[in-house]
Amino acid sequence: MVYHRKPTWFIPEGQATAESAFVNRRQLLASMGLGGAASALLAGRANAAQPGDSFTPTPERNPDYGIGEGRAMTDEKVASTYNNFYEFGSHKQIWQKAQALDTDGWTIKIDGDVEKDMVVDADDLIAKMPVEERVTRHRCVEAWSMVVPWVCFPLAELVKMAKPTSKAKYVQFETFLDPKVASGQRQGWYPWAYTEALTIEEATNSVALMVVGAYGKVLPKQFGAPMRLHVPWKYGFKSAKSISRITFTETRPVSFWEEINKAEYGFWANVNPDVDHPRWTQATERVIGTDERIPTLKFNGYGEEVAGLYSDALAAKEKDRLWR
Ligand SMILES: Nc1nc2c(c(=O)[nH]1)N[C@H]1C(S)=C(S)[C@@H](COP(=O)(O)O)O[C@H]1N2
Ligand SMILES: [Mo]
Repeated sequence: MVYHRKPTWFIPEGQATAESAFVNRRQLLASMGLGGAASALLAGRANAAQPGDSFTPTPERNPDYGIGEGRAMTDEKVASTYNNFYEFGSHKQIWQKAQALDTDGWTIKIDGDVEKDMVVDADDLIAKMPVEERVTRHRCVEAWSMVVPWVCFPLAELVKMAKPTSKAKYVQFETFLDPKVASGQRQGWYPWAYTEALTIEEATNSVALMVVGAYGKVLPKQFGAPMRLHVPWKYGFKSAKSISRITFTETRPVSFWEEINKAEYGFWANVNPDVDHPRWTQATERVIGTDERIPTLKFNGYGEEVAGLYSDALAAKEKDRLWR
């Protein structure tokens, strides 16, 4: 996603949130005199699996979700060295920089319209979830695509665990905020932290996933460790990485990219070959790691499962053919 102009909401560096306004776990522990290894031991995590380790127990591949004719798995090396993760830079070669992210003892806050706010430990959460492997198609709004075997669980299971109240209509996902580690977050003209949101119906559709691994491994950091979304029928920017907070809301949240440029990266963002991006065609996509350009499929090929979420009434109300 190339973004050249300073947006109208540009906030001068000095007025951006002071770094002291948010708590950094690692700094806290350091101030208590505990380094990384010591704090891991204290927290009983000496054997905690690290990003890139083999995922155990070996997740079983779910045979109910295919990838369609003529698609092949993207080479692991290709997929894990070509990433969008603006926290670490606005280009694709961020995989080494992303290794600075500390995922030990990661927690996720769940709040908003839920029965009870909670803070869950990522490892504990993953241990409770029905983890499986699913091979899916990923289509970026920039018109490149890949096929990845994700280690994941249905997002619906997490929504169930969170116990949203009847008021909740949307669920927002927020990425960590730590400009000390993530150089991209020192660029004050972006509305950090990265957020994305789905309707509750979208979040509980069987195709929506929470990803905790890839290629049989505990999720490598550049893919958004320890936990990231994957919404296969929507453009890739909806799939927020390294999630630290999940908030249920009554009104529709404004997402990171939507705030930057609503006309190009709107809320719905369903993959649609018939509606071009203002600056390029969405009819075809480049398959990374190959010389191929292939036709893009409506809902990225997941229409059978998700088209019912988008009624004519909703389309008329949104007036935007549900792509943005
Ligand atoms: N926090 C965060 N999440 C993010 C992004 C990002 O910059 N920051 N980029 C998005 C975009 S545009 C895409 S295409 C996918 C890329 O995921 P991948 O690097 O695992 O292929 O992550 C999405 N999630
Ligand atoms: Mo993307």
